[in-house]
Amino acid sequence: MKAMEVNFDGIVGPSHNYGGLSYGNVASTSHAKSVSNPKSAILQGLEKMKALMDMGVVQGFLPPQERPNLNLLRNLGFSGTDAEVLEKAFRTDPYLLNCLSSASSMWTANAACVSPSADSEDNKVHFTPANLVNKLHRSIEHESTGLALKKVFSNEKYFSHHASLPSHDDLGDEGAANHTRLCSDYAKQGLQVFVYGKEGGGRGIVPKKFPARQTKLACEAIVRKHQLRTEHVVLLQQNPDVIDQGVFHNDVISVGNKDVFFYHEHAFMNQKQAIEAIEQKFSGNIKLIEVPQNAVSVEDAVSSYLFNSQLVETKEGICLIAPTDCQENERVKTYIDEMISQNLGIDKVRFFDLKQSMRNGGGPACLRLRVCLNEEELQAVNQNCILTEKKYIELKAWAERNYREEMRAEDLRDPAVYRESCTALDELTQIMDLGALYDFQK
Ligand code: SUG
Repeated sequence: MKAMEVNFDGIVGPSHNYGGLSYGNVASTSHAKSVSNPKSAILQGLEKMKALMDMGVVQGFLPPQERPNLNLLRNLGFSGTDAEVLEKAFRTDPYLLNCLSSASSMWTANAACVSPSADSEDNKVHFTPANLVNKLHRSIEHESTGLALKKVFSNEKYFSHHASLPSHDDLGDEGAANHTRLCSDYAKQGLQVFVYGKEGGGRGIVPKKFPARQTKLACEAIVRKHQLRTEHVVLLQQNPDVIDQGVFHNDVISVGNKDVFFYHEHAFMNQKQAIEAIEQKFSGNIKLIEVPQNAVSVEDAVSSYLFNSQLVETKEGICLIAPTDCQENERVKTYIDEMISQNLGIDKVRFFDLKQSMRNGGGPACLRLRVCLNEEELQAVNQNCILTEKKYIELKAWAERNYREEMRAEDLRDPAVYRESCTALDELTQIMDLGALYDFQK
């Protein structure tokens, strides 16, 4: 049966703002406290989704989470009416209110790790929501993520949902952002490449400055839970020096799809052996595109997000879905043009303005969770979460109606922001046919 890669983009939540919450993610910290535009953020995301749909890629979408998270604020001891809880949290510690208000669930590459049925012993599609323990604002996502995934992929005949790994730094798991699947045909056994930043348990080599968010212990646990065949799995360590230069997830320094692997010269520890391991275990001919430091430096890779592009299969070949920031960086743009003209495996490039998300360190690849599905499995997905021309028009009108054009950190204390958000999310659950998903709906 035919299979394909479906991209499930995260719908940007109404509270999208710049909290400066992600130490080690230079875009996030350098834009701290600047004014965001939630409406423009969601529209930029929708434009990318629509363009991919028009290119023939099956495009899905996942709902945002309820923010500010009033239940968690109450759990932290703030009491009273909703307005009082928000005000007390803001006056006590704006950082806490910021963490509990972040729209970070939009970066669905971090929502979960997903394995297709072709790779699992039990022939099911496996999902494990990422615990995201490294950052407070992200560590509160996994429960709601699990609920949403179960609503979108509800058929137990095809889909197997696992609990997140225990929330401890030794088992730090950032989901699909540190994972790539290579294959010759989506329907056949693929090679799963897991990348970790440190081993866990205080062992091995670690970065000196910024945190390594993903551990080897976590990768190994996912391999077991998803019943992957170890002969088709490669575990690699990310180069700790690039983590210290702002490569906080592996998808900031490499991306792969089908038989194409696109990565920076300094992406991995012991890079030569790392790439040999991939070549040896991949069945078929792999197209390796290694980008040299003298063409695109790690600094340029981090600022342009070249490797945070998506690689998608279209009728006209493999297309690189890159942020416009790559077009604006002369060295990166020159490299892309040359690379495409050399026919190395990537046939085309399309640029998208995702600046609202980029300012928080979220490029095209961060915004999507890849789920490889065969035709039968795709039919079993909640069809209201798959983009069509009609859904796109509906979502756009919904966003235009409900989203603000400006958001500052201090706006998050305003109960009107929370109320507007609940109205928007309530309407969205109807558009997506998700039933009661949020706490305020229960
Ligand atoms: O976890 N930024 C996210 C960006 C996630 C990018 N995802 C991938 N590379 N797959 C993060 O650091 C910033 C939020 C703020 O500062 O307001 C933030 O969470």
